[in-house]
Amino acid sequence: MSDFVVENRIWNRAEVLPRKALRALQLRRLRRQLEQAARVPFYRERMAKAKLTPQSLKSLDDLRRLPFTVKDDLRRNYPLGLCAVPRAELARIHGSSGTTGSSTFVGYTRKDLATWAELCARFLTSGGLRPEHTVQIAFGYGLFTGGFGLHYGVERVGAALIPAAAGNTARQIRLLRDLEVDVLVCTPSYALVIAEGLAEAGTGPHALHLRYGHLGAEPWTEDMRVKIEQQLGILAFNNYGLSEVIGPGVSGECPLRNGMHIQEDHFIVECVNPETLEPVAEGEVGELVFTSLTKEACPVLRYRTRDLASLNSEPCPCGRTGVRMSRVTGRTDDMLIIRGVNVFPLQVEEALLGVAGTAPHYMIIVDRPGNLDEATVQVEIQPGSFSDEMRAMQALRERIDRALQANTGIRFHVELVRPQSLERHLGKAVHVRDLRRDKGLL
Ligand code: DLL
Repeated sequence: MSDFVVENRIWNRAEVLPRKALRALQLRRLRRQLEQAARVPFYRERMAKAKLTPQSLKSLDDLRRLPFTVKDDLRRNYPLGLCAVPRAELARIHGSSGTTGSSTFVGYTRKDLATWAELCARFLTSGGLRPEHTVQIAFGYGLFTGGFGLHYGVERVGAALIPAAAGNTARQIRLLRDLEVDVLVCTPSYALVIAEGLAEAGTGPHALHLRYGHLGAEPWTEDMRVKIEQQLGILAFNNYGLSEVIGPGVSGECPLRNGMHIQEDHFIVECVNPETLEPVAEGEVGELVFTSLTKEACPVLRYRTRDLASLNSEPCPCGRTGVRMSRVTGRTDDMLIIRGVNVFPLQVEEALLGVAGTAPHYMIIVDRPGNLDEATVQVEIQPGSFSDEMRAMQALRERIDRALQANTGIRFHVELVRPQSLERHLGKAVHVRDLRRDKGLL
């Protein structure tokens, strides 16, 4: 039996370029990208300090002579100080989500928009999208890059598109059903909200025509994938990107769904230890750092994403030669330190999803009422698992307690809450409330 979950169709031969040719292409493109970046005073000064010019760049390793670029550099150059083209050449401006501080902008030329559509078309195709399909986009349309990014990718493939945008779950379900939609595009957490709405309406996936989901923009786990696939009757594919680098389209899964192929003909990736900033060994988790190779408006050199993942450069049976990144296991800035122990929200999610009877909706609340941190997890239980019997609920709470302790190393207060009682999110889900921060203790 084939290992492929969908027919392995390649959108662009660039995806299967032999590594040697790919490296040569990267070097040529990097020289051009440095020329473009040198139009920006910020990068020009850095290149001068490192005594690096596009002509003196001899190998890809030379890139490491340049310092990293961080989010604060973008903030300091607010709003468009890192733009390499005259204002008149901009065709679109998007914004980053601004979840961790003030938002920043990123500009695109016409050519950048065409590149972006191409990159999205590639991962959509590798995840089963065909021109004859109908796609519903339930991402926010706006400054967020999810809606428009995927929109033009779907158009590039030639499929029919329903720009539903996020929200109004009942209408999403009506559209999915009445228009016989094949492919759903949204965040994994919103896919679950739609699945829940479907169950509430008393129907299941059989009422829909859905085959595939292209989900991204937030961290999710394998268990969550299983839940989404069961509840919506689809194959769910993961895709990754960030607005500072281009938006969605930086990487996406192939039909083997064992890591996301980075589109290395357009981006150079590094994986570094976030403390020492030295490269980590292959397969080890580190912070991803990207350098763009073909951007006109806003080239980025060695941009630190704060996303933690590992890289795998083993050849993939699908033939794509781009190195694969693992799921993002967390962000350096969403790591919680609770009583001295490092905890990522995704570790909590993993533990919860492993316990039968819990729903994948939870909220972590951290506080420091006296000298010690206290952590609580509110977790919804599945409608069928709610019991008036104290003993049954106590046993469930203990199972969750043990799973959390095993996965995170710390004890949480576990609060079981009724189905549907936690807030639902249309875009990126919010899973943490850190009251220590609100109190100025961090
Ligand atoms: O979320 C771009 C995007 C849109 C990607 C739609 C995929 C689909 P930002 O709003 O700038 O851009 O947020 C970027 O979201 O640094 C990651 O922390 C997180 N993220 C994005 N995709 C994934 C994913 C878009 N597949 C930030 N898994 C990134 C885990 C993801 N985290």
